[in-house]
Amino acid sequence: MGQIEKIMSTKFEISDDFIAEQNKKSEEFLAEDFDYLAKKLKRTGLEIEKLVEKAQKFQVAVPSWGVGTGGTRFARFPGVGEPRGVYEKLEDCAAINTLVRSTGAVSLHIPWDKPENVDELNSFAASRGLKFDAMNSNTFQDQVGQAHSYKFGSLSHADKDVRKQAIDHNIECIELGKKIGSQALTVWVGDGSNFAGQTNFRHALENYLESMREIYAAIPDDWRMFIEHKMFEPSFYSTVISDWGTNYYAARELGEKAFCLVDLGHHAPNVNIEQIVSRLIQFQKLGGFHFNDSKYGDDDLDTGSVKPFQLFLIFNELVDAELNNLPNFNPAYMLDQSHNVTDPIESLMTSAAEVVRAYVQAHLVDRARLEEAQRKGDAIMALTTLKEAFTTDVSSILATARQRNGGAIEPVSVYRTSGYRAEKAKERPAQIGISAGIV
Ligand code: RM4
Ligand code: MN
Ligand code: MN
Repeated sequence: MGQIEKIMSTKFEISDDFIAEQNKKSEEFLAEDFDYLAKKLKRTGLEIEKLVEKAQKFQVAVPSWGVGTGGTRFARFPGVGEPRGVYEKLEDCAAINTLVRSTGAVSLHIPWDKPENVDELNSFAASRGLKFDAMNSNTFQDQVGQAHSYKFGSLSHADKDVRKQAIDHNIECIELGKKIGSQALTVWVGDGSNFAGQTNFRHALENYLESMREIYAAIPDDWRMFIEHKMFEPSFYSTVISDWGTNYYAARELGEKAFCLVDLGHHAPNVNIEQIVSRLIQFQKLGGFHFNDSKYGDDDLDTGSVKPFQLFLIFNELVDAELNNLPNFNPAYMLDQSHNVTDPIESLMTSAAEVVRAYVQAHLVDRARLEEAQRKGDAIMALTTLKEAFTTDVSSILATARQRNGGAIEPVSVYRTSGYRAEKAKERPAQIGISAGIV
């Protein structure tokens, strides 16, 4: 047992027994709701147990940076008991998974989460039942002591030395990822411009691709490379990987291990994201998701909090692909949110549940009837078919799945009763200047 492991093992954790005890409070009502839903679904030929199984198997990764309180361009209002480093972040991720049992993997952001001792990090995560999901590189910020600045770009920078530094950083992320069992690298760059004429669009994309080819060459054969497009921010006039079309082009240019990642907040307003998802599935280049929700831009609000119907429609496409066994369809699911006014643990648990909800609801769609409506041009029946699935309350399926996996029927309420945050406030005295979330 390493030093950190020893210290952390004395820390407060939510135990399985505590959860089981708390579950007793809600078991009776859950059984009532579940039986009713089972009967209702049976009328349309759906077997509830199969849906519970689906929900039990569904996994969505959590971002290490999501367990800290985020901020805006104006301020950050830290919460109490915030994680102060990678181990405390993992501790919070473990608490989340203990309660919901559908978030068994954590995505690290480097250098924010760079460990001093990799073996210690591995054993710490393993002892808490956590695995590592995709590695995230960071060339959108300058790090202390770094030779070149990313102020005017990174992988697409006009200067080769800057590009080289950004390439090396991504390769370093892959090397670390190999040691911790990750199997993917997610690349998002803030590269772009704020003024007309500031960059040469074509050269910037050429430079980006040249850099990405070098990174791609370091991707192991059993890994995938995810490219995240984003239309705006921090560059507001143009970005290099601005949309799914450019992303698709880049992924195709790079090769079969490169895929497109869809972050729900990275599109032009009102864009039809479910259609983008369908296109990427059809072109066999859908790599995965960063789930969050948005009212205006990359708001990073909680998944399903603003447009739950959109989330459902995205899953409608995903489940259609799953049921049809479409080739190269194996999306990686991850949350990517920033929590400014909530307890991040509560937000992440709620969001994870919303993702599973959309997945289960999409399985309720009567696909034969939908197809018939589409054939006949019966738009009302097509929409009604989708709406029937979307308006069915599957909460009792989600709760039963959690309970059968050892988690909480009511995660937020059990979390609050456990006093976890107050315990962490004692264990983790506030530090000036920590940036546990996205600032
Ligand atoms: C970006 C993008 C990336 C995330 C950073 C923190 O907007 O969504 O996925 O790594 O934020
Ligand atoms: Mn993202
Ligand atoms: Mn984002």
